Amino acid sequence: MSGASRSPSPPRSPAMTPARRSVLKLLAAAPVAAQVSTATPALAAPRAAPAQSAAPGIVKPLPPELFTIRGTNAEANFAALRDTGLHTPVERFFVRNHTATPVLDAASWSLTVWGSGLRGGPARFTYDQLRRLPSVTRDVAVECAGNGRSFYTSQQGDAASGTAWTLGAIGVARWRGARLSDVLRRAGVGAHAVDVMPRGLDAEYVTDGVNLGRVRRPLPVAKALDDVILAYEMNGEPLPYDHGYPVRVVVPSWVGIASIKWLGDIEVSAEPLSSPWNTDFYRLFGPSYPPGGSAPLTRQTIKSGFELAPETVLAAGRTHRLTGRAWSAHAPVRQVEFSTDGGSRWQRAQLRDTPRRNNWVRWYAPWRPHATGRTHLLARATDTAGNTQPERSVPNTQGYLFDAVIRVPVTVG
Ligand SMILES: Nc1nc2c(c(=O)[nH]1)N[C@H]1C(S)=C(S)[C@@H](COP(=O)(O)O)O[C@H]1N2
Ligand SMILES: [Mo]
Repeated sequence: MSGASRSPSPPRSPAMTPARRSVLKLLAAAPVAAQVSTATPALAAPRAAPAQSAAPGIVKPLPPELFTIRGTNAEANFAALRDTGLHTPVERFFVRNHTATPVLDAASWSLTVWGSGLRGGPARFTYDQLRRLPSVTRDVAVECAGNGRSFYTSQQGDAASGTAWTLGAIGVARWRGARLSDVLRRAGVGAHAVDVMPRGLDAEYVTDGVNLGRVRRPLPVAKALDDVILAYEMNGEPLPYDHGYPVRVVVPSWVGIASIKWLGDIEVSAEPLSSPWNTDFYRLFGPSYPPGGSAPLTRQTIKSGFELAPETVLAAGRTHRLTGRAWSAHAPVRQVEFSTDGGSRWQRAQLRDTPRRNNWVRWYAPWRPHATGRTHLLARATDTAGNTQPERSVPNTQGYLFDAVIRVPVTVG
C-alpha cells in the first residue's frame, strides 16, 4: 500500500510508541510549563512557551479577558469573539482536555491503523507520509456536546452533571489534512469493516477512581469514509499543542468528542466497537429517554448567541449594534430572529455571511432602547432543514445538546 509501511507483527502497544515514550519522559521530568521548552517538535513549533498557564495542563496562554477556566478546560468568552471573523483564532479557541495537553514530537510520531476490519496486517503512517497524501482544506466547527450545559440549570432548573459551559465551547477553524478515507483505503480497509475507533495519545482518563483508558470513541465506517479529516493544520499553521499536535481527527457536524486530538492509532473492526465515550458518556439519559439511554450522540444541534459580556449595561436613547452568531449542525442557517422584550415581539436580524454547512453565520441587529431597567435579549436561529430553537430544551442528566433560545439579561441605564 503506498504511503504506509506494513509491519508484520501486531501494532506495538501504543504505550511504547516513540511519541508516547517521549510524553511519559517529559511528564516524569518536568511540570507542564517546563515541558514546552524541552520539547523540540521537528516542524515549526506551534508557538512559544508561555511563562505559565492558568489551567493545569493547557499550554497556550489563557488571558482572563478571552477565557474562563473550567477545571482542565478553557471556555472561550463568547463576547470576545465579537471582533473575530468566521475563523476563530487559536488565541481564542476553547480547549476541552480530559487530562492534560501532551507535548508530542512530529518526527517520532506515527499513526498505526490496525484491527479485524483490515484485509491485511496493521499499517503505519509517519507524519511525512500523512502530509504527502492529497490534502483537503475545510472550515469546520468543533463544538462540545455539552456546550450551553449551564443553561439547563440557569434557565430551566434542570440538574446537569459535567463542565458548566455557557456558550463558548465552540470554535470554527480552517482545518487542513488528509482524508481519513484515503488513510483507511491505503491501510486496506475491508468491505466487512463496521466501526473505526481513533484513540488519543494523552494520558489515561481516571474518573471516580476508575481508569477508563485513553480517550477513544467509535465512528461507523460510513461516516469515517465520508467527510472525516486527519488534520495537521489549523488556520494555516501546524496544529497547536492544545488542539492535537501533530495530528487530530476532525469529524464535521458531530459532537466535539468525535474529533480525537493527538491521534495515535485507529482500530478498524469487523465487529461493532464501544468505549465509555459512547456507552456511559455522550448518550442522552433521563425521564424522556429509554432506560439504557439514547443511541450514541452523533450530530450537534442548533444554537445562537449574542456577543455580549455578562451584566452588560446599554445606554437608553442610543442605537446599539447588537451582534451575534448562529449555527446548526444539520444544515446552513436560514434566518435569525431577535427579541428585545423577553420574547413577545420578534424581528429579523441581518446576516453578515453566506450561511454554510458546518460553519456559523455572524448577524447583527440595531436596537435603540427607550425604557430603562432590566430586560432580556433573545435570539432564535432556524436552519434550511426547518430546525428552529425551541423555548425549552428536553433535559438529559448530562446536559448535552442544549438547543433552546437563550435569555440574556441586560440592563438599560
Ligand atoms: N485525545 C483527546 N481528544 C479529544 C479530547 C480529549 O480530552 N483527548 N476532548 C474531546 C472533546 S470532549 C472535545 S469537545 C474536543 C475539543 O477540541 P479542542 O480542545 O481542540 O477545542 O476534543 C475532543 N478530542
Ligand atoms: Mo466535548
